[in-house]
Amino acid sequence: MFNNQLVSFSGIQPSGNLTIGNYLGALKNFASYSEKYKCFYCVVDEHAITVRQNPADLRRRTYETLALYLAAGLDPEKNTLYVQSHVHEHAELAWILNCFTMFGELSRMTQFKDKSAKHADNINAGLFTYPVLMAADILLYQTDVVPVGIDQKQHVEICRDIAQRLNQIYPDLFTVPEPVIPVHGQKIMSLAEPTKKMSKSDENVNAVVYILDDRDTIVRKFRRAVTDSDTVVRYAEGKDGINNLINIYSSFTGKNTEEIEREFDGKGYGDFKVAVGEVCADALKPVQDKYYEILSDKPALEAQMKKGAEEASYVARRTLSKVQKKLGFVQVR
Ligand code: AQP
Repeated sequence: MFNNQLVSFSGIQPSGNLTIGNYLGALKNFASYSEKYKCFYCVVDEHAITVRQNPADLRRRTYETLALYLAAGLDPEKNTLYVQSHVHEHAELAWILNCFTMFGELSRMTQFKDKSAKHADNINAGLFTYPVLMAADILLYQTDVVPVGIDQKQHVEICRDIAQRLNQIYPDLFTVPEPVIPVHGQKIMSLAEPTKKMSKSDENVNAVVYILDDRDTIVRKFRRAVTDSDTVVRYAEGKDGINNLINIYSSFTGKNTEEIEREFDGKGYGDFKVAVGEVCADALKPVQDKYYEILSDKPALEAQMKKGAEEASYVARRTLSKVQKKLGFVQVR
């Protein structure tokens, strides 16, 4: 709660070009919260450096991610939009929470296991304590709901455990947040390996549809999507590729599986793949148009970053100061 209003918080890492997984699992849903909630949406650049980043790319993608937030319909008058590293309280609270988080529980995080396997030459402490920084992001704003894709559910759960642990020692310190996972689009899979999540850092660009891909590229990528030897469009166990395409079509059109199966009754995979590509391209076109317009005005984006950081800092400072006081840190003014 903030000023008697429920709070929504979420973030996206500027660790690559954003995908339709990021869009359908998270970004597309953010705007719907602003009527009912006080919303904080952050570009989490500090999370991104848990994997090596090229500084110029990180800088550019930070602007681009913020521009995509705006292009996806987030009104900066109704939502606090900012960059994580501009609000130093995130890192400060993370340190405190580190001291209340157990090695064993962090060792169980699947993202840590996946990313350590993928980056075996750089299994750094930040990668291990990533969920603690994410807990700090969320708890700083006394967040009630966290809209995320299902891959982040485990991280919201550890955040709840940390909040409850601290609340037991220091009553009423934090609001305990709930993850909100979309029914459709909660886990968009790779087009090349449909048992694997679609990820912005995937090296195979044909496995991933980026929000900013042009129409021809989108249709081509869907046309080449890995499916199976069947020809009937139907959702069934083991048909990971086609299930993923049905899920994507459903997320963009709002149609359920039965409606989709009926719509493509008697048509083959080829027609269906093109149709998925076209609804995806149609849905992304207005976002892309707005994005290029927003990105062309860098000073306006920087002014937005500054305004967002000021708004976020005001709330973050209050929570951090409350935590420091309860823990016994001396506060002099
Ligand atoms: N494939 C996906 N399907 C549905 N939701 C997804 N999200 C990510 N991929 C999918 C959701 O997007 C939000 C932002 O994710 P993130 O940038 O914080 O990190 P991530 O989950 O690690 O995303 P990526 O694309 O896989 O990034 P990299 O490749 O850098 O690790 C989250 O809400 C996430 O659930």
